[in-house]
Amino acid sequence: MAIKIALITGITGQDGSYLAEFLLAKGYEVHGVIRRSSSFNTVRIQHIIEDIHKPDAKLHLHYGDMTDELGLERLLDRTRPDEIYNLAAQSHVRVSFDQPIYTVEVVAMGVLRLLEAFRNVELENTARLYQASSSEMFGNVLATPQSETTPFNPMSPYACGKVFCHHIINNYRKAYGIHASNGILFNHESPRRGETFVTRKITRGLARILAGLDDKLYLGNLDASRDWGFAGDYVEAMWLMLQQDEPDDYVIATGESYSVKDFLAETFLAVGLDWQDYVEIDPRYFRPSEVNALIGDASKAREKLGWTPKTGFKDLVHMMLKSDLEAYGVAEKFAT
Ligand code: NDP
Ligand code: GDR
Repeated sequence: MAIKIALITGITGQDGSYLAEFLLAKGYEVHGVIRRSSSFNTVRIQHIIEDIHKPDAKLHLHYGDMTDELGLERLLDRTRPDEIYNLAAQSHVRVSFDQPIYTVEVVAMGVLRLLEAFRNVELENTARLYQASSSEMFGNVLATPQSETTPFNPMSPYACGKVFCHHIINNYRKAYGIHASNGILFNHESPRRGETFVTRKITRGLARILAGLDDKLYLGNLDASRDWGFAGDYVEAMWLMLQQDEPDDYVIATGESYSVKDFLAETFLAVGLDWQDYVEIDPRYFRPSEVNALIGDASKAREKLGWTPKTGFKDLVHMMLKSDLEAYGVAEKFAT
């Protein structure tokens, strides 16, 4: 049987790293798009990077950028992938208010560039595309829980960009018959989560306090609530979407929602501390317009893909905290 070829944009990010591991374990040849940077940006995939001089190397990295259409086209032409996973994004919602034009350029126009490159090298009959859509598109929600039919009400430049992506994927599916699917993923976290997203900021912040490096943890809106799952579980859903005969849109979520305060309480409880003694509010972390509460209904994914999340909230918190405690040399502080 021919070896399947996958191309991942955003392979150096949280999801890209888990997806690359997942596809390599399934026997895929994996091509990843990385950005040139002045220092190493491959820390999350370092453990799977192979010597490219080995004839049987299965992971190949290529320089590329979502702002560089010709580069994307050349990459698609050279690699001729069976499956393309578009995970690249300026993915930080708060930062998208500081850099709205850049964010939309990468997030929204990036997808359109990829779709046009896809058509230009005539992959319509051979390749399938996964687009990383987001629960942020629901914004200040008009219905609860949110499913594939809930209207979008985006509250940030990032979310507006993702709404464009969602619609243009649907448009190219209808107009050109491209097998392109939108995974509307709710927040998913892991020990590899970027350090400035709130969950990782909390687990890492507590580890730094216990290691004597910081006294306080400064956060923004503690009343926001999110449907938090484990990234390792969610990459399987991405793959399952591309194994279906027909492309479609799917919500991927746990169906449970917790506030930032709940996340703080669970994290600090695990080391026998009260978060209220350590956390202070810094208004710089507030957003000009906030998404207050999200909770997903993933019943379509359960029925059609056979996908369910495996990791619960408490296990996720403990997994992330243990990893950060180990990194800061204070693993013995974990109390439960
Ligand atoms: P990360 O921020 O961890 O990773 C983003 C990736 O995109 C990195 O590899 C980054 O490269 C790359 N990237 C950024 N800008 C560009 C660019 N201009 N050209 C090429 N690559 C670029 O995000 P996640 O892994 O958490 O998320 C993956 C995708 O899923 C994103 O599209 C995100 O918006 C979306 N999403 C995420 C959710 C979550 O909860 N994690 C939920 C719903 C959707 P570098 O490492 O060099 O910065
Ligand atoms: P989100 O994740 O915006 O949901 O986007 P983030 O962890 O940044 O914020 C979640 C909630 O926590 C509140 N919050 C803080 N957030 C950050 N980053 N830093 C703080 O100090 C802080 N204090 C409180 C926020 O206001 C917010 O309500 C993530 C990203 O991965 C997106 O790319 C993805 O599309 C969505 O999840 C689904």
